[in-house]
Amino acid sequence: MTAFTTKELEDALTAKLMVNFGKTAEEAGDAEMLRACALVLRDAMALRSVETRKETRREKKKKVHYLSLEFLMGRSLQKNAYNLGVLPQMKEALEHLGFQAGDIFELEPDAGLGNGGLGRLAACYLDSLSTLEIPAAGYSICYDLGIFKQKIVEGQQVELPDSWKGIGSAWLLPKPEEAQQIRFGGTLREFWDDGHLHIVQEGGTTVLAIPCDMEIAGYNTRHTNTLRLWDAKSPKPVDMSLYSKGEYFKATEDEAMAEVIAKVLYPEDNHIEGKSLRLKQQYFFVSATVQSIAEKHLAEFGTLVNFHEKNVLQINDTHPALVIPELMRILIDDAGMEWDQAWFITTHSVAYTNHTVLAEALEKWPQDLFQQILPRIWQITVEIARRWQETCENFFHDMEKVRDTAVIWDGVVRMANLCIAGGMSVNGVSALHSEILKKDVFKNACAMEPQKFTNVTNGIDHRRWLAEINPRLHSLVCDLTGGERYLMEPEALKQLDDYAADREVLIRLADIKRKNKEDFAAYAKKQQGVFLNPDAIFDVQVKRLHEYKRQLLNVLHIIALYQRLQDDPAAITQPHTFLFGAKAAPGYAVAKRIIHLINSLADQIDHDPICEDKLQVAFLENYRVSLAERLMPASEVSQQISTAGKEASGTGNMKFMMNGALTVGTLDGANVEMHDVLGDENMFLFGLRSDEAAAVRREGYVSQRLYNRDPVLHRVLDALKTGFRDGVNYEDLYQRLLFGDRGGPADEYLLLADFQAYCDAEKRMAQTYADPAKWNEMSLHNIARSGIFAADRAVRQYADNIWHVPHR
Ligand code: 26W
Repeated sequence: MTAFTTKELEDALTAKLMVNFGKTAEEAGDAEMLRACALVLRDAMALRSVETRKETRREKKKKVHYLSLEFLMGRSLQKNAYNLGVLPQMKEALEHLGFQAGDIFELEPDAGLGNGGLGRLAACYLDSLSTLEIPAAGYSICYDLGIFKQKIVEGQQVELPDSWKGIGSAWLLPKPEEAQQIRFGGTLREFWDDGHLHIVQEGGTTVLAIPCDMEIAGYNTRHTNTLRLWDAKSPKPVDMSLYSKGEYFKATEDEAMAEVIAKVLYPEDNHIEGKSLRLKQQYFFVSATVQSIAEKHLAEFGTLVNFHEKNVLQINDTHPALVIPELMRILIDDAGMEWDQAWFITTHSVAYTNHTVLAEALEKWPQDLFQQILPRIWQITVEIARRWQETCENFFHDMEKVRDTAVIWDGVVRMANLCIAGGMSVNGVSALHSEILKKDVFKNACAMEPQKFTNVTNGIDHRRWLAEINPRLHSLVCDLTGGERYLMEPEALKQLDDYAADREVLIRLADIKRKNKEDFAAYAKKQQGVFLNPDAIFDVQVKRLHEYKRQLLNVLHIIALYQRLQDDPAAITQPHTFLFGAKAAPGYAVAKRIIHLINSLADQIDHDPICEDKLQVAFLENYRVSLAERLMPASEVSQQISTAGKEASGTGNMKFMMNGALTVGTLDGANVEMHDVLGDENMFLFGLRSDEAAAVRREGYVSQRLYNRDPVLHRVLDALKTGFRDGVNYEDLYQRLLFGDRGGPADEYLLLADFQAYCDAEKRMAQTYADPAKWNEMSLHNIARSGIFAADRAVRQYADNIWHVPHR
């Protein structure tokens, strides 16, 4: 199975350096060597990918197409070497050639083509799709700039552009001969020809979509899939007549217009901004994708009539929802089908995953914008909406429900309803979330077609998030569960439960955590100059900054602890370090204020001698995949404290659990299923349940009452008003919690309602930590029972229940 011996790798790397840079290994620097490594592995994967496609064609297999505006891939070198089974050889070859493997890996930029959970999920699923030998491809945009780099300057977030492509592009294989043309704007001309109405789009602009392929090797297989990233280019060459007249900017105008489409990833997470560029991005990548799939299908089968039997398009949230009208367009305008046949094929090809219930994240496009940018797609969408509404009217005979399920209403196109109408399946991403979709968010649509609605609980790539990033724990697992078996059968982790009373195993586990903490502390010192005390509890909350995720609740508790310490310097016996990592969307002012607050508090505590060796807060700059990879193995407490009912699933929670951290959390998202397997005794649950949270809101929640009733809470909130030693005050956040602002409700996410329960949970946690035997036993149970959260399990469920494709 090994792709290379050490010697073969050395030769291949030397040859690559020579051909690409005209340098020998002695002359080359780290960056050139990194590129050479990527190119050598890319060649090997490209070969396997060709074989995989050949076999798929030969056996006429059904293919899965995973469309997502985000793939948060992170780094690839170590991962690809690992999956190709050449990681030890690669390290050896590098050392032989005079390089430090660790330095080379560390030099690789993250491919940050995503915001958070939804994008990372897509990346984890690509790994499982290949490993499970499912013929599949991912599709997205080849953004020039991924998610911004975060710097903290005077406590505040500053965004810097992330140009990852310098070295990162070594993984990409451009295929200009497979370019597609994408049409925007213009007008429609209709005419009859041999008994058919033809519609052509005239005028407007055309943008070229150029595929740049990134190969995705599976583990323990030669099966290799492709992530196809579309780059945007103008089809028109630079206008030389303008150029020679000295009008340089005008001459390159078309080019600039086209290229802006693939320029930058939208950094909003769970909040939409109805910007025309975003709609163009969506149609650009959807149209290129559907055209290329249809083209290949036609070449293979000579017809599109059986398209749905050989293809399934899984769409990651509503962002690629335009596949529905776009596939209709191709079937009707290009293949000449009648509406009903086209609709049958479309509604048997597309499946939709929902990832959020937040109202502000549900995509809605103004009709005018839609119509102007996509005239033909608009026409088709109107017809889909008309027919769907007729079906709804006949089913409900109730105007309120017809309004609720409509695709177009009040001049607005609602993408979720389009996906429900045009998809064969709608799934949520945890048991609780899928129930909320059925009973609440999509209840009317669900009454009409209950068979469409289902659940697939999220999963993570356990080979990356355990084996690769936590080698010490990996060896322990191997020793106790029969070697590397768990890599292909994550459920084998369960065997660890048998060692819960084994003192030696528990000590080894504690030792691993300790070493990982020391490693992380050394890294933090080097990168950010912060000193982390490895004797302290590492209590971690890392995720996008959003009010519903309640980083602010975490902060309120820390302030309470700090104030207790003021009164009684002996109040804390166990040193406690709180770690935060979070990017805020650049336009999300409140989220940015919370980042500032965390840094103000960190600074205050840092300068107060009372806190020394007792209490610490650190904000980790620029949280991203590669930082998570270092942090997860070193974490002891995982903060998963969203307002119940709001976090669709969470996947960070799973990464922590798999690395032996204990969860302090609410019964939200996949925490519920973690609790199902762990029980009360192996996690620290607290707070309102999702139905209770809904009831509290219904019955008229008044946060001020809690403030007036609870002296601890009162004092904590007053500290926000005063601020800390840096002189910044947080009266705005105080106002928001107690009175609301800009017409919004006070304390929308019920922080005050859960405050006391949260403090109690943290107290239980700290008490348990004081009993290492108990703690390590719980930690072991967490690892043992994390197998169900492997992406392999999730992808098999998609394959069996939604895609109907075979797998390993
Ligand atoms: C249009 C702006 C926008 C961008 C991204 C709206 C919504 C999104 C995503 C749906 C937000 C997201 O990443 N959701 C997360 O998806 C994860 C994977 O399913 C879940 O684990 C998280 O709970 C959910 O917040």
